[in-house]
Amino acid sequence: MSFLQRLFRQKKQFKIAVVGLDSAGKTTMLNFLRFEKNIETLPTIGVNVEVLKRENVNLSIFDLGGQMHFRSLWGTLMRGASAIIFVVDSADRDRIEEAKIELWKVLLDPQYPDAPLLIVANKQDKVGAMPVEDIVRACNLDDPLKMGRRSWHIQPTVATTGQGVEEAIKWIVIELDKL
Ligand code: G3D
Ligand code: MG
Repeated sequence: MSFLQRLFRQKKQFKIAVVGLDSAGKTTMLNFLRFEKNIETLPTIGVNVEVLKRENVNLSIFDLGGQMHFRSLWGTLMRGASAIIFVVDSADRDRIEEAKIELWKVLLDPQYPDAPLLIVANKQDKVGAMPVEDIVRACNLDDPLKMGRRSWHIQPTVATTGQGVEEAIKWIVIELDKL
């Protein structure tokens, strides 16, 4: 691609939904990324929207509240999302089953049959954190029949130090660039 073509190439715009149980580390992860702007914060309904520019894509990242009473809003707030980020607290073995149930509610929503899925296996620094292989198994991600044509990836992270966070976003950008 020539310099001029590169200069005038339109940036593609995408909406990304970040979901996961409360306290998984969604907001901590997003705080680690340098945002262009914060569109609005709606703490009352538990949504935070940030715009992130990477290479030739603009990402509007919707950080959705994970508390039980907000989860019913995920469907509405996720409308139009091109990719899904699901954050898991890898050390919270007691709630991995609950995380799996919420994840599959999102994956079985007919609105996003093919949206790329990034699982963020967060809190890898904690003692007893499940390695990614255990999370894949616990969340049934290793079932090719269920996953269908969806492209997915699991990224271990420590959101408090930012470890793995840029790699996670990089994967999303590469996937979105294919759309
Ligand atoms: P949420 O937005 O998904 O609800 P938060 O979760 O980002 O608010 O994080 C919940 C708590 O987990 C925070 O602690 C945060 O510091 C902590 N946390 C997030 N990521 C990590 C991580 O990778 N490792 C560790 N050890 N802790 C993490 P507080 O104490 O503020 O509630
Ligand atoms: Mg939060």
